[in-house]
Amino acid sequence: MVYKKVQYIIAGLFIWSCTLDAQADTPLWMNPAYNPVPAYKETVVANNILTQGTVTSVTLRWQAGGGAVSHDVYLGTDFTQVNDADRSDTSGIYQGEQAVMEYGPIATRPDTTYYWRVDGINGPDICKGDVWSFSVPYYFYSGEDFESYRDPNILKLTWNDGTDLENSTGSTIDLETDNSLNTVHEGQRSLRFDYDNNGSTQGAYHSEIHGQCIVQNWTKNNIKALTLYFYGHSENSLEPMYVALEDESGTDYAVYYPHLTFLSEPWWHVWNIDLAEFYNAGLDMTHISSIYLGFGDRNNPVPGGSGTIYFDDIRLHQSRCVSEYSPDADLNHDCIMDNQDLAFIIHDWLSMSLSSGDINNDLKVNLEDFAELASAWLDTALWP
Ligand SMILES: [Ca+2]
Ligand SMILES: [Ca+2]
Ligand SMILES: [Ca+2]
Repeated sequence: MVYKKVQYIIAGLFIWSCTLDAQADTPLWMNPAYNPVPAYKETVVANNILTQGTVTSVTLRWQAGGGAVSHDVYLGTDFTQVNDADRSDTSGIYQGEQAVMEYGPIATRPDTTYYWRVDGINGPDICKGDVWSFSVPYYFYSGEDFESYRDPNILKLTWNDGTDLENSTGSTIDLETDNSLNTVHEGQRSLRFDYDNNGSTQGAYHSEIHGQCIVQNWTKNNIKALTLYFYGHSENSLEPMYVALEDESGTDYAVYYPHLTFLSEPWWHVWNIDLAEFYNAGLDMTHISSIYLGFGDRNNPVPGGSGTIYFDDIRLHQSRCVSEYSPDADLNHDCIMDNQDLAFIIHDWLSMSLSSGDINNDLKVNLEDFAELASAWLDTALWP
């Protein structure tokens, strides 16, 4: 059988290249599959705990190029292997011939980039596709990224504030879509939260908003931490900021943010909360029904001030490397104690000043630091 390389130049913009059987009756041309879902290099967020159901898998979809009747799918976590594999593959990368233009759902792992390739098939002809990729981040649930709300009225169907009859606190929320001051963390939207604890709104001395959770089991998939991002304002009154959870039986608990002065800083801060704090307070983490964000002393409200905070990207994470919690011996903050950390000690050996190789903070880099690293050698330290 004679094959030849055929290249098509369409509108001078695209070069499509396929290996075709020159002897076949039809077709003499085929175009590669296109329009992948997930999109090329997309970060797949599994689901949203407040507005969507649970999804922890991904279905691959595409559109057929001209001339393709069916498709071969290749999938793996290594670009070269996926690019090089063919129908003779027995390593598990070749997923077989698909009659429809989708494959899946496939179970995904967190913190992983997947590569996939779709070849057009028509009889003996194969039109090799590009290698696409998508990534699954180290969080399972986008608890809330505020991207699904078209306007503030829809936002208030999920999050209720002090303008709601059932919420008698000093909160007012809005959807922030103007990112000229960087008040959107990721995407196109964040939550603007105005708090007023001086009693002028409904006589309230605290301000909170309430969201109902659809995903209630916060122990699934080894979830360990809740993370959110906030952005302050220089004129904010420094009222205590909290996240509270409530379980189905009505038990609730609030965790307060430890660095109050950050509320007056007009840039994004991350707040990592170990879910053990709620578990230890007696909450049933398998039946979480509500999440609250608030300002003031939730249980003993006292008159206070007002301010504006933006929130974005509330997420549920598994254990992962969080550099601010990594051990002293982890000098490069990648959560493993190895040669890279040793290199800091060697570089600064016997230096007497402030230097990065000084693990025990005694302003000397010597055997004591080396011993500390050696005792933790090859330990990994994910948080929490
Ligand atoms: Ca957002
Ligand atoms: Ca390290
Ligand atoms: Ca030292």
